[in-house]
Amino acid sequence: MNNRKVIQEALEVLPGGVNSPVRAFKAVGGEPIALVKGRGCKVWDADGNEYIDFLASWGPLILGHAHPKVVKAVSEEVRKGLSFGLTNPHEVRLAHLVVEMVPTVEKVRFVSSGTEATMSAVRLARGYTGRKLVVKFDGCYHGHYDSLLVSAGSGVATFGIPGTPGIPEEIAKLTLVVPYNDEGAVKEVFDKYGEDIACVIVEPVAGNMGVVPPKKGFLKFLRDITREKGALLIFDEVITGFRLSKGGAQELYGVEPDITCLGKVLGGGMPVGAYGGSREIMSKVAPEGPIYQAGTLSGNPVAMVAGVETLKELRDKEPYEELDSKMRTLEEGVSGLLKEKGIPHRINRVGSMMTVFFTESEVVDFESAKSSDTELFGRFFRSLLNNGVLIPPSQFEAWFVSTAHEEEHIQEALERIEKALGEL
Ligand code: KE4
Repeated sequence: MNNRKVIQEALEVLPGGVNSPVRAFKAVGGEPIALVKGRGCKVWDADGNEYIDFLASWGPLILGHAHPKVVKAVSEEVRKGLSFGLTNPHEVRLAHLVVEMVPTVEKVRFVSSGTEATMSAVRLARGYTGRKLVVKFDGCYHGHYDSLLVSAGSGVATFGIPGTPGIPEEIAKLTLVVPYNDEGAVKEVFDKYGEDIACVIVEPVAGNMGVVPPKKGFLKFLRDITREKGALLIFDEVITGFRLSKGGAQELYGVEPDITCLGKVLGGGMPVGAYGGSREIMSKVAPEGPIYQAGTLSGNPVAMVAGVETLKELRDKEPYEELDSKMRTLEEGVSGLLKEKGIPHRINRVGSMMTVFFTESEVVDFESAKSSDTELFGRFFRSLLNNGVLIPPSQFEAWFVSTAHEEEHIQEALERIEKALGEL
């Protein structure tokens, strides 16, 4: 088996040869690779090439690949069976960890992906408020749920348009899309439609237009206006949850949402998503309340133990200063190398997530992110890949470090990046 053979066979039976579009490398060009092994901060492809990994499977692997405690727990659990379809003690253990680490979550429901988490959270907000409209931000991605796969319409406070074929405009029109960090636009939609808005859903630190932090006071502004107008505030912490601090972005910025969506780190690499909030709000979720949501593999015991070991490690070790300092070393190193080459760039970093944008303008929303030179990014990505450094194959994603990246790995990565830039 080698990369080319795996990809060729994949193209026979998988649309685009992948199970998620970004893996096809269309945004960066060149041949995609297949990964077959990971350990600590490194991964190996089907040709046997080794990479220092800053993709981290799009965020989950905050402890690095195949962490011994996670592997041990999963190996033991899987021998007892893989799934039962009735409640299992491990679901309760993980739920207690979530409730302990994210205090605004008094009750939580596990699902199998971040998409299921945000989809269910929006349904809950609509059911709880009896209202229909959803406000989201241009450039924020919340999974592939119809109501959230909606692009900004023309003009600022207008209804959304389908983000992809297959979404009826009647559905897209129930979503209002406004620019990230734009308080005026949010105020305008609430002035126009306030009584009909069920919720605002936001990535408290955006990761899907590349990393874009909230402007000072922006999250507090969202908290105040939603409370004033009777809409629920949903923080999509699928990336930031347990990543930016034990309690995620809401702890870091001190703003309390009504509903929190979680995923990625929560499952430690296994398929887990979750949504949660106050007892009062979550009491509306079936079977306690009338708002339906379900899932065959929700709370799957093997996935639950991976999450339990991951969150226990984060709760007990709180490695956030270490993660922050490692990412800062990488940020400063990469910026220094790009400056030496005279390549204009901006780096946005929050804790252990960052993005290198090839643009001279400050990146504060999707419009400014799109001013980046994505063709140059593609060449940068491929050159790094050829020199043993794996970053996300898209300009509009986040790089991640893990507790398995030691200082020597960061230095080694910077040496490989320097060599790659020499070939650019
Ligand atoms: P999943 O359904 O992919 O587990 O989660 C959807 C989701 C929800 N919310 C946020 C903030 C997310 O970032 C995501 C998924 N992230 C993308 C890339 N950032 C996953 C990669 C992919 O689609 O293959």
